[in-house]
Amino acid sequence: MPDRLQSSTSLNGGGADLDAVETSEWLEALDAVLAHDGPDRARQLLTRVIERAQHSGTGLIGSLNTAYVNTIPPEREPPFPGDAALERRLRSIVRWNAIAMVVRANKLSSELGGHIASYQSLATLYEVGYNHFWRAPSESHRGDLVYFQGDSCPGNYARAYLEGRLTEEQLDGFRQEVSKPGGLSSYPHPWLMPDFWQFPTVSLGIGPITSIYQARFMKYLHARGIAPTEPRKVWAFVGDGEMDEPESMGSAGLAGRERLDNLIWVVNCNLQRLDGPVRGNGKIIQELESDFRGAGWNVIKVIWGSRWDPLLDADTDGRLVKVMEDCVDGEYQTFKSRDGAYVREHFFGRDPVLLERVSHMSDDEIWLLNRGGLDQQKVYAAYDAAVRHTGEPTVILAKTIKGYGMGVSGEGQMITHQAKKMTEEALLQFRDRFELPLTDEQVRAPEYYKPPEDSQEMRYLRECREALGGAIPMRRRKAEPLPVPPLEEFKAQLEGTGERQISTTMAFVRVLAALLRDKAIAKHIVPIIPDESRTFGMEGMFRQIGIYSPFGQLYQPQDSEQLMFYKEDEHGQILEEGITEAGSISSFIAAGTSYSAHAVQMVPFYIYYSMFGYQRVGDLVWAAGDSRTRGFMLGGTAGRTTLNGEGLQHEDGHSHALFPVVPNCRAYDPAYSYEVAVIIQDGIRRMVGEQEDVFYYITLMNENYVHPAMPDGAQEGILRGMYRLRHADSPAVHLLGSGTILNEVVAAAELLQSDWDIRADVWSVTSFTELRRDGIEVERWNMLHPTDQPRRAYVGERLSEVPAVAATDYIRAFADQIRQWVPGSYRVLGTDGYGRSDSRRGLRRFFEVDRHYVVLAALRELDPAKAAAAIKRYEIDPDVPIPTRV
Ligand SMILES: Cc1ncc(C[n+]2csc(CCOP(=O)(O)OP(=O)(O)O)c2C)c(N)n1
Ligand SMILES: [Mg+2]
Repeated sequence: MPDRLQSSTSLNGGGADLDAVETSEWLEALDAVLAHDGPDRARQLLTRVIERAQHSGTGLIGSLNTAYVNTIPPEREPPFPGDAALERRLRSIVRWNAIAMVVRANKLSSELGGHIASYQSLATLYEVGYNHFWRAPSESHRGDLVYFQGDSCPGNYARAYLEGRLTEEQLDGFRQEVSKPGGLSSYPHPWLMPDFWQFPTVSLGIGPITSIYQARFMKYLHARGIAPTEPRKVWAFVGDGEMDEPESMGSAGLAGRERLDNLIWVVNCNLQRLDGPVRGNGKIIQELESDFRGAGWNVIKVIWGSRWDPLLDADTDGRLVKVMEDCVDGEYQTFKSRDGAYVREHFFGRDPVLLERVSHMSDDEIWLLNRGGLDQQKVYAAYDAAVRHTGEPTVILAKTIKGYGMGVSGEGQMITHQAKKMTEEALLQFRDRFELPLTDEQVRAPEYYKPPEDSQEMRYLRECREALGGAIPMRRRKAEPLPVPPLEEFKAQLEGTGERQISTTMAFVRVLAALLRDKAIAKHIVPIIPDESRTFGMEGMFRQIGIYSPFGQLYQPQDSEQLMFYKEDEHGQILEEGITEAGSISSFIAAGTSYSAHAVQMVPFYIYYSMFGYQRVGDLVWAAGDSRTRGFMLGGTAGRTTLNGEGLQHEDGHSHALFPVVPNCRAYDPAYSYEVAVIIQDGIRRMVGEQEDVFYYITLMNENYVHPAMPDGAQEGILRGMYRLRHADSPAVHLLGSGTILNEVVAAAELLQSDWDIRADVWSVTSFTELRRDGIEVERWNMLHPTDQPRRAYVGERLSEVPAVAATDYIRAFADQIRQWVPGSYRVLGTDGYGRSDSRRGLRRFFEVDRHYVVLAALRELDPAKAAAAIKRYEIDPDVPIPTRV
């Protein structure tokens, strides 16, 4: 067994005892301190002793692990404040309805799916929270935020049904959102159930990391005086298998470092994931305990239920705890799939003394020895300690049983995760075990069960929630809109740069600076940067608005003499995330959903190295969409040839081919300063003014060039996706360009005129993606209204039937998106292939998107003889291998 999975007792100080008398004297001294001065004093003394020893070179003493028992001993548990029997009855009813919902859906069609086992392991952990801890937003409290485990949502629906929030018809619409109005989404999806679910969690790892940054963002809002977020808590339910996702533990250090004591994680240690045990050969709880403790978390283990208390109390020789530590999770799983006799033989039977100690217990009594995460008393004690804990985030490691109550249909079985059905026998046994007042027929149906509204159970359920402020989960759709800055606010960007050469990144920084000067909106702006501010020329903002740090600045920064020094500040506005794109986008989601979770509209600008965006954290981008995040993602140093020196792993020529898949993302590839300003201004209008649930992806480049003034009337086209930049009378060809390649396209139009006497007009395409969306909508409308006057796509409306050529800094698929709406022939140039380092000129020639290739593409459409002449004239090698092959 690997060392770290072994018990704490065997980790250090092993080997034979050299002097038993001396050992017992030390232990007696410790007992005396414990008896007279208590555990705190004992810890203090031992710490001093260990410090002294380590100073003399003993090496590491002790471990981050404690014994495999509950962190809170029975004598320190607060009494359970609820009606224990009534809560058990209610919990049993919720359990039943969750099962009935999945079983009924799958009777209809096994296509529909759903999960039973996850919720059955979680029911106690949820119900104690619902009845005693989780506050809904009310006059007196702004509400806790709970990240529910995705696969357990049948349990949330079943409870909402008892609370009268969902009807039986809606439960019967589980996973039938298309065919049944009001049908319930398969998992927590704010996009699909915008008044109910707040956080999408089912892509494993997304819930954990976004919950950390949510808690952090709440501290930020509070520190900046924007919204009071104390004493609200963020609760996140995480699967023990889910903990293997890098996103789950990846930001645990941030939570510890920033002392996020508003964060509580409950890891449901049911010991199983989908295929089998999480740590068959070890113990997940012990492994997580040391990981979390090392990351600065308060760890509460809830392993054993109350029925173990007398046995543990009698375990003065530590034999029971030793067996508990020696057994691995694979065995614990097997125990719970068998019966009391098996547990007697294979657990207690490991030590003859223990076997004797339980000889007075029947097999049934042994079977009833319960696990901590399924014992409301133990769970209550852990939650109570967690909400009181200050200075650290808390993780509760709760041991449960996957498929609890499913009996032969899945309890503790390898196959349980995907079980969507239960046999009639198992359902009847479930009814008996949980004492549900259902006839055999009702069980077989299976029928939902709801006690009469005036029953004790229902009154209790309502009273508990009323005391906590109302129902959860509940999602707010809107916040108070903020005043939208008029376009004139960005006048400097609209006017052109004259002789000056700047990049679109610089143009963006100026737009941001203008927003930070706008009193109405400035404090709502949240710049988010993963260690790349200097790359984007944003370091001036460090001093101006400060970098958020809960501790202010405990050191004199090296550059303190300079005007723009590195300033960390308790009230800082910038979220400087360090090198974590996953963390940064989690902050983006927290800030961009603040209108919902905190009733205050924030406007995040998350700027990053474009290559490390979608392709790095695509699933979190998807979650941002599902979460209805509002804000701007800015892919800096974008394009395959604008970032010339960095080569293959840095040059992004495809993020614009990835973003169109996110339905509520508006993606733009602007070339000029005024385009950046128009797009951002309109984005703020839509998201902040109109409260539309869209977010923006805007690429920015670092190539410097002159930016013209905005042509009259260009605004509509910029937003819809294209506008005419250069007019030509009766053009022979349309040239389309986007991003910095637009400059090559403009040069190509000049070459066509000067070298070949051909007139071309030039179109700046700000968004092939928006143009495609428009085309698809129009085409669909025309299909569905065959006898009406057909509508025209924007592309078709703007272009005539002469040939068109498009060039971009992205793969051809990006510009190809609009092919079917281009009225004439259409030729596309793009940068398919791996990036390389060279000069921009060299790269553009290599990828065949430079001005000469644009000219060649146009001539090829117009006159093959001229095209052949152009190949010679521009020294193009027709036999050079295609860049995707070399
Ligand atoms: C990123 C991702 N990978 C895989 C899955 C598929 N999946 C859903 S649940 C599950 C097992 C979850 O086990 P655990 O986290 O222990 O949760 P439990 O159901 O046991 O509480 C898997 C593999 C997913 N939803 N998301
Ligand atoms: Mg699990």
